[in-house]
Amino acid sequence: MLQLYGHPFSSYTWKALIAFYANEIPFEFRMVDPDHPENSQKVADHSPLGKFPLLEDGDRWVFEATSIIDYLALHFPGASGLLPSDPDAAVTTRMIDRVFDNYVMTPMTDIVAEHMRSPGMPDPATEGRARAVLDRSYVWLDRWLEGYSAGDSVTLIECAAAPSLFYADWAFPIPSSCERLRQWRAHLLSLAPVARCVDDARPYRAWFPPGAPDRD
Ligand SMILES: N[C@@H](CCC(=O)N[C@@H](CS)C(=O)NCC(=O)O)C(=O)O
Repeated sequence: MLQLYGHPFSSYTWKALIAFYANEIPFEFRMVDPDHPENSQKVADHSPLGKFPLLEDGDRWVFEATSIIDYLALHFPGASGLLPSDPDAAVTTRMIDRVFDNYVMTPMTDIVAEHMRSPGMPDPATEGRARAVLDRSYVWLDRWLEGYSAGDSVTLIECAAAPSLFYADWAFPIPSSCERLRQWRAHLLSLAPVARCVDDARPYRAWFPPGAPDRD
């Protein structure tokens, strides 16, 4: 049985979980929290910086959410083609995955980290830099969506987009000028594998350092 180490409130854990749920792949969830030090130890031992999600498959360990999804697509294919079978189309899918990790998830995490460092008094310059990246990413993504046929299928793109846009919009709301992106975020949250992650994370919302809005 596959073991997935992570936490239900963790954005990168969602990214992997969405792929599991979309293809109904059986697995055991290993909670990484202070109540389960044995799981934290596995993560410390098998992930370079002790980050999660981490996948255990027998004697094989896979870290990095994108790589976990690659692994699932290869070894546990299901109804949702997580990656296009055409290698050239797969390059584009992986490229957009990088956009969400690097230019949405990272600045969102920077805002969260700043609020953890200085609760209630984040450094405006640090927060401003992260917001500027998000601002630019939102505009780019809104334009990119013009050519993206977003449907109900779940690929690596949806796995990356749903958690990053979910939390980024909490940290720095997507402006009304990016209506296409706002609508796509709402659509992503309505997909069953994503809705399951949103629901499982509800008990932890008070943990969101900048403060979770009363929505979603
Ligand atoms: N590049 C990694 C990032 C993973 C990551 O940042 N995970 C966070 C949780 S969302 C984490 O492990 N935080 C705990 C820590 O850094 O100690 C991936 O794609 O999986």
